[in-house]
Amino acid sequence: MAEPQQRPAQGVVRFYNFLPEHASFLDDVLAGLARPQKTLAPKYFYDARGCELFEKICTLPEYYPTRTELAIMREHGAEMAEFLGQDCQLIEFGSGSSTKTRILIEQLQPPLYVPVDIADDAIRAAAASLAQVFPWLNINGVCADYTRPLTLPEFVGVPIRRKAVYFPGSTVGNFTPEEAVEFLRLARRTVGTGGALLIGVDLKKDKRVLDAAYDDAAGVTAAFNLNLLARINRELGGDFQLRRFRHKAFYDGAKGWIEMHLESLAAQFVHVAGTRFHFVPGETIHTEISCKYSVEEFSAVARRGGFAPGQTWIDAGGLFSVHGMTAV
Ligand code: AVJ
Repeated sequence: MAEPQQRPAQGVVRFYNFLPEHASFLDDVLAGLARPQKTLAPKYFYDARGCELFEKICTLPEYYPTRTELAIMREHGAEMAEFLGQDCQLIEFGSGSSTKTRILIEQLQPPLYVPVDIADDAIRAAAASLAQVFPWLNINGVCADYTRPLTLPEFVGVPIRRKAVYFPGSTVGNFTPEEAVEFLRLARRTVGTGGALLIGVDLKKDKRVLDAAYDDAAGVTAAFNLNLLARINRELGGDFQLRRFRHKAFYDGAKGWIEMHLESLAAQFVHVAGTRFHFVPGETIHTEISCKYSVEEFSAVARRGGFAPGQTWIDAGGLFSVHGMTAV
């Protein structure tokens, strides 16, 4: 536990929207569907319905990552706060509902919390409820796409000794290892030399466990994946017939990642904003990868990204890891 610190009775909550005015969703969908392997980026899963479905995924019996990481946070949160140190500004990428962050904020008592997420409703809701639980907490909520270079707003008037990026949930798994290196270099620029990274990383394990986690019996992950097509219909005037596509997810041991696809069940045409796309039966839209690492593999990625591995916390079952690292 960090030393008791003097915090104002009432924190300041600000909100910034750095998303480009121009809707890149349409451009990205048209470009992605025009590729030989049709592709849609996973960041587009998270409209209001997608966020709701993802929260439901997190409670599924087959989806072990969320509850396992939460348990690691509960058990080792104090050591993590110790690792990050006093007066540490906490920047969270992909903050969503900020559930795990509560545990960390309680232990760390940061002078400033900066949640960054592409879903502005999620940021606003999380900031509001955190302000209730931690009235002393200063919050700079930022709606932005953190996969692109980003300058965060400063907050004047509080002592900040160090910046830390918190990236829980194994969201780093959405990048290939090469992309993860690039992402970590961006995070490194955000925290500066001597800054910190606290990152949740899902570990390699039995293929059957992984396959089940991404293709649950209740069909929630399927609904989450298919919602991307429903979103295109809603927002871009698409005419996807959801019953003509099926959710497909599997662990590729050679690549070390889960692949999620939407498979066309028939020969068909689909229109998006006046552009026509053809599907042959069995053709897929690639929607997500979820990379799995060994501790050694992830440490190597982190080193290439400019971070020195510090401490690693793992559950007793060896399912999930949280790494504390320092920017060199
Ligand atoms: C939010 C990217 C960590 O890869 O496990 C869950 C998303 N996709 N089930 C993951 C997801 C299907 C999740 N991340």
